[in-house]
Amino acid sequence: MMIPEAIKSRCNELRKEIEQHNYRYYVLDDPSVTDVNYDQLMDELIALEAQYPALITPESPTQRVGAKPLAEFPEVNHIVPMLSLANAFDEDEMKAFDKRIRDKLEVNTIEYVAETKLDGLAVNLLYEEGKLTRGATRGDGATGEDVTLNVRTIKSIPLHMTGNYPAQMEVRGEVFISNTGFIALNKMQEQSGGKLFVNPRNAAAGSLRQLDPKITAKRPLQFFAHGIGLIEGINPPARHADILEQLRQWGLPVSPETRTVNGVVGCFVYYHEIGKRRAQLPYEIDGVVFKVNDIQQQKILGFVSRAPRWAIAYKYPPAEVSTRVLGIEVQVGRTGALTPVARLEPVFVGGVTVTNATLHNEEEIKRKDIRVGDTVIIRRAGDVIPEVVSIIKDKRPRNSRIFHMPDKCPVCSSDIEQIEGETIIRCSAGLFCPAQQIQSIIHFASRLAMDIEGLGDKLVEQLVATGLVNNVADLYKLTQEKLAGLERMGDKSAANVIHALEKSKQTTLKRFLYALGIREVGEATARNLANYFGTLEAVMNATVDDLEKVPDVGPVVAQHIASFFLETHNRNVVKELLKSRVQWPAVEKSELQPLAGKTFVITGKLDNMTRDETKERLQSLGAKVSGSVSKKTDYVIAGSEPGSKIEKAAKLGIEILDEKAFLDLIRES
Ligand code: 9MJ
Repeated sequence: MMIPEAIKSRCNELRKEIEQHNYRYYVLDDPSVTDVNYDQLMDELIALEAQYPALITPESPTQRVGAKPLAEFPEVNHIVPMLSLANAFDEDEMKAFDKRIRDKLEVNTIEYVAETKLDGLAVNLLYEEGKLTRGATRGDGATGEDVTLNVRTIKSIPLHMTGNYPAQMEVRGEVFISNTGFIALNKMQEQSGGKLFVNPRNAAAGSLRQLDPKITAKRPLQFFAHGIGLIEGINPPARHADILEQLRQWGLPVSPETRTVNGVVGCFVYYHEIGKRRAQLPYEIDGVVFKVNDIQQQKILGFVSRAPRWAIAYKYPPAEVSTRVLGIEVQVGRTGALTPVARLEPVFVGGVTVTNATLHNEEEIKRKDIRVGDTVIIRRAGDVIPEVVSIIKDKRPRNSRIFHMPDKCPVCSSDIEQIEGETIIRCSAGLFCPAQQIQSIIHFASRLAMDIEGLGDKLVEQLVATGLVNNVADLYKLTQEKLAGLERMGDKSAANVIHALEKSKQTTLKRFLYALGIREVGEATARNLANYFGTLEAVMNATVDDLEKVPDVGPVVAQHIASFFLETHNRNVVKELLKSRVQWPAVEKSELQPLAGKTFVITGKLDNMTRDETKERLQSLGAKVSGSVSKKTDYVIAGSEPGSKIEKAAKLGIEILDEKAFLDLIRES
């Protein structure tokens, strides 16, 4: 169908106008039209696009929501890894941070950019030719989850940058929910019978990780940009403050609390100024962030592991309140670790009601002299389990009781063991201990493992208590009849659980490995194992030496993995799971570390990554990184001002990659 020019240009006009209003409303907080006017413009655009569907582009403001729900979030590799921040908790730590920098740079004073530290979720937005093409969570810094469809529903995130934008760039920032947005959301949840969120951070995380973008679109998510990753096709400004200003010019929201300050004294002034206003800010912050303003200086300072040496988060003290210890119980975890937990008189702190606090171990209880009946100060920082900071001795009752760890497992009465040099004590019964059985099954069913929906903690406890399930393989032998015979279990719920179990059988190797609950094998290690070995048989038959070749696997973890698969019980459980048709697609070639067996040498400076990041990235793809060029070298990556290595490489006929060729190679990999 021929589309009249006048219609095309009206469409463009409407889009520009609507995006401009979005910007004024969501970014500048300064609307220039009424809601009615805005709705009229939107309605007109929707009508035109309905009449001429060929006019629809992904960047049209009508297309923020639209896609169908996903089955799961695909993984994405960030082009430039995302950083984390080191923390400072007092003035001395801040002074030490500033001194390290001044010493290294041999200057008297440093100019910092001061930012508030939002307590939300770090995300990475990829813009290509100005268009928002991908949004991802931070994940482990190298790999995150692809939440593009959800990010697109956040109105303050432009679908298209304005002005003179670069060919390609990654924008880093924080997705969060304001305090008023949080209250409104919980009200909405209450009315619709949905689950209430404990705090704005959880609400933001839950909303961004919705598989159905239509739900995300209804959540009051906001975004502030605070940095960049990859940037191509334009020379970025030489100072961080100017990068933030440039991001504003491109239409991205940046916190209005950002300032430039001088020296550590300037940092302290900002910290106290924001501290005073913290309760009045419209969103929760857990600290402030200081970044060296001069990008050249940032490059000289570099990184330690994944945290830059040129930035720090200066945290505010977490919320503290007093309450009473009603009792001390001992919990047995998945790996048998015994942890004392204080049962507390319920108290409201940091936005949630707290009823227990971890006491870590007996030594800690002795050190703090915590007794049953004591009045204690507890602290809740972020999402972590609350802790007892100290006791108020004056309030100790006469009948207070000293606590001792039991010398038998409180659940199965088996002997306790303690590894030399470790404070942790464990139940020695392994999976014969019902507590460990229950925890290992809960872990197996959890979202990042087999993701068996509806198989909650209570049901697992019931299944183990009734003897229907002894190990994870028994789960797949459950039938609807057996389940429906349980107390408080209807036919419909039983059918749902059976359906969820069936569904969970289609999994991935990395989820399966993670689900087994091998000690010290978290999600990242499970992924590395899957990608390195490719098949379950290969992992099961690997020697400790083989296992140590996997990125991130040290001798201790390698030993845990090898021991796990040597145990007959574990081998049988795996066999039975496979017999129940738990299965996964072959690990894809692209995931199988594509650079395994290749050796790289890095020389000179890269614009987009530091040497440490480059090395880490290569290793994550399976490559080895060596310090010197030899016949064994496969590639030399040459940045600006390369050393003599490049001549040696040329002499040996080794392939030399410039930065662009290198980035292309890792992207293809
Ligand atoms: C937050 N959370 O507000 C950074 N952040 O910079 C700010 N986080 C950050 N900066 C480098 N303002 C890594 C993380």
